[in-house]
Amino acid sequence: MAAGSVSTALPVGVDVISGCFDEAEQNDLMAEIRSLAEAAPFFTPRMPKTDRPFSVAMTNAGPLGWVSDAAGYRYQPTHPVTGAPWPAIPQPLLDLWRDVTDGGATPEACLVNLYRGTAKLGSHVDRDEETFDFPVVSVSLGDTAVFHVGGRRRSDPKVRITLRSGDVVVLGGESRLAYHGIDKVMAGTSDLVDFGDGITGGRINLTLRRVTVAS
Ligand code: MD3
Ligand code: FE
Repeated sequence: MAAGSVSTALPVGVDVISGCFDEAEQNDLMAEIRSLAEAAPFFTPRMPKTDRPFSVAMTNAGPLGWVSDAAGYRYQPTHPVTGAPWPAIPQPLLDLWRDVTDGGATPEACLVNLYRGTAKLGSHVDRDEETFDFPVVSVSLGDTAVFHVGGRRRSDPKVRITLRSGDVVVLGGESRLAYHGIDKVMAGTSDLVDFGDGITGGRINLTLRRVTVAS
């Protein structure tokens, strides 16, 4: 590579599947998420210690869901507000996980992130799981977003990737513990996201995760 040039190659362990879900499949997933959100309403996570609210709203499906509040980040089997168990992970997402992983274990958590308005997600590492032997599988729906992924240190160089509705990213191996985040969401690029509450547009990201050591 020429001196002074900047790599645009994806870090090892990051696989982007552009257009993995077609328009009809995206509509089906959106319908699944609408019913999921009726059983498990979106909540506003808060930062540990500072108690500051996230700009991203969240809910979960699966035996375990990721939550955050003043007490810390953790996975738990019930919704932090309603106390109900999380709904089941939608079948198309279980099928996706089977198709893109080596098999052997099923995902235990499907975190649903909802970006509306100017919501973004600062650079962080996903390390609340008990095992890092499985990838995180991400599905983007709705408005286009600019995503970044770097390395294991916050100061490592970052690659920026545009994620569009229907794109899937598989983050495993070397990149499972990489810093990453969402810099911005381009409002008005999709009208897929609609919960019938008068606010149209926005972005949803679904992440499928193995949390416990496979038994
Ligand atoms: C890279 N979500 O929920 S998904 C998250 O689009 C999260 O909502 C973002 O980061 C979103 O934790 C990005 C892509 C992603 C997910 C997990 C990763 C990238 C990752 C784990 C390791 C490295
Ligand atoms: Fe993350």
